[in-house]
Amino acid sequence: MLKQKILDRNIRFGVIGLGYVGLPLAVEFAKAGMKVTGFEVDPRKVESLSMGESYIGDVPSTEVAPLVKRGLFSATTDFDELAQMDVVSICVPTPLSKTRDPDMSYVVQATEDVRRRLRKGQLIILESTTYPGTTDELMKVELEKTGLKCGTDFFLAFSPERVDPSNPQYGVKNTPKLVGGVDEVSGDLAHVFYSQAIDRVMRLSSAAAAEMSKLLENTFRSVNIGLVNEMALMCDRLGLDVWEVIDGAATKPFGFMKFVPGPGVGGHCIPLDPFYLSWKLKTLNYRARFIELAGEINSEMPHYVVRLVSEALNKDRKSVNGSRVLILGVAYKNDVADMRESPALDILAVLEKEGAEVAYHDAYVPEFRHGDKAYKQVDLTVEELRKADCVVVACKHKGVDWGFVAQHAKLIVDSRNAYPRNGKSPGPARIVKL
Ligand code: SAJ
Repeated sequence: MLKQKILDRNIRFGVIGLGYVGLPLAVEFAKAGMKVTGFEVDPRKVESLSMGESYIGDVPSTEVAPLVKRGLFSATTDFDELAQMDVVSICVPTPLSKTRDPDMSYVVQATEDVRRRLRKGQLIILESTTYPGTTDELMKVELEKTGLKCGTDFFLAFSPERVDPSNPQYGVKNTPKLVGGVDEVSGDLAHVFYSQAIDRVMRLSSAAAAEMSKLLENTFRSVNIGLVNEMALMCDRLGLDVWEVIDGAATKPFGFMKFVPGPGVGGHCIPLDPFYLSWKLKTLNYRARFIELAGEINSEMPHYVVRLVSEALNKDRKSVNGSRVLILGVAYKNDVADMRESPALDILAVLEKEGAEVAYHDAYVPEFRHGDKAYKQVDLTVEELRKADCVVVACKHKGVDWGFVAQHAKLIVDSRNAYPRNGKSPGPARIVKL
């Protein structure tokens, strides 16, 4: 029944959470001709989408507007409409709490929202990155409290999101999708469903296997970033250029994958997701040492950058205290506007704590709030560069004229390889590289 409706694309698809994961997913399935309803708690997002306006960089409004006009995509804050949906994907945040434990509150709330409208024949899919066992232990148990049986009355699966913000090459349609069902029938249905709009769908044997695959993907990144960050710390002590060392290793055409050191690890995934895995294993009396060590090294990097600033100012017989530092790029990585867990925020906080006067320039982030303080970017002018005792490159955003910066700055601490290695500066500025 549901399978045929999916094959006929005669289904109502609901997406809970219209953020950088949910909106691209919703739009892709609407483009495939399905009637998609986005469920959002934020009325402003619903209002903007209803007017055909997107607030996610990777989803142009020119894509959203025609789908809204054709009635293929709509957004609502009325969660009762979930009862009309045949398939529902949950794309809500899975952050860490203050004590760095999983904060499952969004998943619990979404599961409750679904439970209250659950009916026979619905397929529910969790996309949020989470610890292995969430779909089976948390969601299935909750949803079966309705008296409906998973695998016969309703269906339940996990399919990890793999959105790489601002990636020009890979989007929802052409990024292979993993699916794993809580039972065989659920897995079959999720596999058929995603295959309607995604080029390649791989079926795993269970929801937990799919949850674990996703965590391997992100732990792999966190550990390898931690490794090259430690290489940077070791090269510093050996008087070697870590960028040259990595470029050298990267000439190996097999058995090596290039990662680069940086000011730290930001974003909503890499700094957080691996700790969902280590938390789960702790409940099973196992210590995930790689995850913890990578986390330690990666969170050390902002402090290391501040140490480079302090040592470089010291060479000019200046102290951090009382110096003016201009940070270029406060987003969490190059060419995104997202600030979440941005290491630049840690750099800024430590510099201010040590008495520096800190300004920033980031065309992607014209202003932001951090704690109870509001920050507004300064223009990247000759005057601003000259006023700064030190410029810190925390993002190598496209569109910044690095020659211009080196022409007018006195001192640059480059944590993003914006300048050629061996510190040859294209201008009078002295350059210190990570
Ligand atoms: N970073 C480094 N060195 C590197 C790579 C990254 O310092 O060699 C830093 C970045 O500057 C950033 C952080 O690590 O602060 C995370 O970068 P990222 O590109 O891994 O992370 P996200 O969160 O933008 O997206 C990642 C996806 N990225 C890629 O695959 C390139 C992917 O791992 C997931 O699809 C996504 O997280 C997710 O949602 O899990």
